[in-house]
Amino acid sequence: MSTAQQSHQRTESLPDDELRRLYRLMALIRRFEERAEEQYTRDRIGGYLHNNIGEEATVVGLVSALQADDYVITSYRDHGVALAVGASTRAAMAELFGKETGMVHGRGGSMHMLDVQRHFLGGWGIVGGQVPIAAGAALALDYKDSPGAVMCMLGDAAVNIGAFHESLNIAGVWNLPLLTVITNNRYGMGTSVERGSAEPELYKRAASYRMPAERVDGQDLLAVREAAVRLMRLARDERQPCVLECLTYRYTGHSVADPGKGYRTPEEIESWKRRDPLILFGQKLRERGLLDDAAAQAVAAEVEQEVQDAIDFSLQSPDPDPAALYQHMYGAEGDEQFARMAIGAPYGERSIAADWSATPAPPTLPSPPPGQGAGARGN
Ligand SMILES: Cc1ncc(C[n+]2csc(CCOP(=O)(O)OP(=O)(O)O)c2C)c(N)n1
Ligand SMILES: [Mg+2]
Repeated sequence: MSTAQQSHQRTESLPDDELRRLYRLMALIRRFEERAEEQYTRDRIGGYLHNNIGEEATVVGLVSALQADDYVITSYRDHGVALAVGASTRAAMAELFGKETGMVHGRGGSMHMLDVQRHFLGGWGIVGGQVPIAAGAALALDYKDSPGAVMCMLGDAAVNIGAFHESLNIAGVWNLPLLTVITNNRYGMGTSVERGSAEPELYKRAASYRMPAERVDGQDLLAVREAAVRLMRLARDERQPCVLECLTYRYTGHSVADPGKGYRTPEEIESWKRRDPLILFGQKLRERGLLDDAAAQAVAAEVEQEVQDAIDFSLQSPDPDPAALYQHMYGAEGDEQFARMAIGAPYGERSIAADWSATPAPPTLPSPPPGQGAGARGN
């Protein structure tokens, strides 16, 4: 059977409405990210911002494979996952703006979106930091005999972090219900996979842990979904941890701080844009009679309005109260934890700036020998 036929068959197995929903979701993520970058340059968003532009088919295809009892966790490049699990566009945008109405009340920002109710265990800022957490969540599911599995997404560079190996090893030894997905967008900041990885076919790392592994075209939503459905079933039902590598590309720089042009050619970027996930999936829907120019324009107008509404909502939303800065930061025990750190408490500050006048003056140090004073230390 040809690849085209296989792909057609996959399309047929999903209801028309679901196919349209997935297309709209990719369009929403694309527009959300474009407008978020624009809002960042208008100084309405602080910290960093990493977008999913170019990676929509991977993100949406993966999340579409999750079942009600499953969990998902990812890196700081997390806006697409938040929208794909069903968080409201308003709550996601307001989080970027650091507003109280954000999905984590403005405490997380771009890199730390989170929606536990929707089983999204968050975006994580330390490269590879989410992998041991994912293994822990998978262990918890197994320990409690719960149905479901954990899908852990990470970047191509994150596979070279020690925690990746430790986590996959323990997942292999303990048969944890974990699917590790490598979103291979070819670069870790400005370092290509070929420069950074001794084995650039990253899915092959799984052989070290005797796990089944596959590499899939990350620009093809249905191919991603089909592989993820199959491997999640293995993880969920057979307690067989697996690895999936999705080959994709980020069109823009690593983050808003990176123009993304110094380490790759315009030709390379253009060649990937010719395989734009929205165009590829749109073509499939057109072949099935589910999309035409008018419908595509209607979707574009709809998501434009939805994102604009989210921006307006965020602008009008209140900032968090500075006095409540530590609320929600330490889970259910938050107030107690904060009290322990308060001034005068066992683990708290002994004094604050205003009290410094009462602090005894530090002892006078002897003068250093000539040439070894503060200016000579060269720090
Ligand atoms: C432990 C650690 N080292 C370095 C960094 C800085 N850093 C942030 S993102 C990044 C590149 C990661 O690339 P990759 O895993 O391919 O993910 P991508 O950004 O491409 O999605 C680096 C080195 C970090 N956040 N954490
Ligand atoms: Mg990368």
